[in-house]
Amino acid sequence: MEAKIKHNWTVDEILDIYNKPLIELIYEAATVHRQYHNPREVQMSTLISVKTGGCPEDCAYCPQSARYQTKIQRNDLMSVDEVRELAQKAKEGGSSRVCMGAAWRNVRDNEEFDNVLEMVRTVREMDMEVCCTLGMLTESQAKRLADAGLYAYNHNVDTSEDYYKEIISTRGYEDRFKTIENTRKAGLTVCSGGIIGMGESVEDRAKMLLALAALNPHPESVPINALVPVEGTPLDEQEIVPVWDVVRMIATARIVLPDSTIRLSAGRTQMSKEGQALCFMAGAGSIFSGDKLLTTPNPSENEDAELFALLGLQPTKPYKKGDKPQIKETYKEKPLNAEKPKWSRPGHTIERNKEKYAKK
Ligand code: SAM
Ligand code: DTB
Ligand code: SF4
Repeated sequence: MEAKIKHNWTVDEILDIYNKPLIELIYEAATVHRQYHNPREVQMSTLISVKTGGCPEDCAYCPQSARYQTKIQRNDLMSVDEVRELAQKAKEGGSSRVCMGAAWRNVRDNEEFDNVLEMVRTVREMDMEVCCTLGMLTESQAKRLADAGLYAYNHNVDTSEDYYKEIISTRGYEDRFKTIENTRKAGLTVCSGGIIGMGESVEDRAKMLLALAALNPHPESVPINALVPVEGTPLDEQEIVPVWDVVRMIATARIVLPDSTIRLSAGRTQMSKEGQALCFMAGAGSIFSGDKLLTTPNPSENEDAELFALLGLQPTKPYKKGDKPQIKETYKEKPLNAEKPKWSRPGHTIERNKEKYAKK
């Protein structure tokens, strides 16, 4: 029977899937995967951190927050030439998508954004899919990105609404959805998922999938990140999440969101080849490629090439699932009366962080 696209899952239904005997769960997910996707293809996407560190937000997992003392190298915005060079290397290594990340709370209509738009155009002209993850975004900013040739926008909901409050106090859960809505209005594809291993419950994981499944259409791409605990962040003492949980989460996402590409994202250096193979079996159809994510390590291109050969996988070609966006010169026009977004700032105290930093 064909798996249905459904937007009204209940938490209990999702928990029932997540808690199935593992072998059954993987088999069911693999079956759904074959109904909507080619199981031999895995998309490779390369991350480029175009602006690194110094972020004003307090996301407890993130080494780029200016509030925590981490050992990352901060960097101002890269030049378009640097991006072109890195994108060329990514293309030669088999990547069909480049995702440019900036450690910003939200996009501003300034010169830096103009430069990012040029980066988007440059990579699009290299015939790769272009994704950006720049924080919160207004509709007019999303439209300019689309006109410059952007294909996808990444904006993660990260966890359940309840647990979000334990992780971030500087922005609200609802603003994540507002940005996703703005992305959709501009005709961009949506990449949205989250992180496991932050101390959340299985119910939080199910609620996160429920929130993603309520979006209509479902996000085209759903990254499942395993927390990479980074020294200096509030979550630096978290245990590495068991690979079995990653497999369960990917399989459950696969069944709940049958036509989305599930992305096995951060945390692969913490996993064996066998563990990753189970994730592909359970329906992961995409990875981040290249020896660095944004600031933390990732398996090398050689290791991934070996893994692909071993498992009989091949990289997906660009624009397999959608049309190549047309570049419209209007992206150069700054909006005259741009909407002034009212992003929220809850500002509550996160007890875990208070206790942790009080000890020092
Ligand atoms: N500043 C933008 C934002 O937060 O929307 C974009 C960049 S942000 C680093 C992109 C995503 O990376 C986050 O939403 C989070 O899901 C993921 N991420 C960040 N640090 C991580 C970590 N230590 N382990 C796993 N995933 C992480
Ligand atoms: C996503 O969900 N994971 C990627 C991408 N989208 C931007 C980022 C992972 C970052 C891991 C921590 C780091 O390297 O800084
Ligand atoms: Fe900033 Fe994004 Fe990191 Fe949060 S996840 S601190 S918004 S870079």
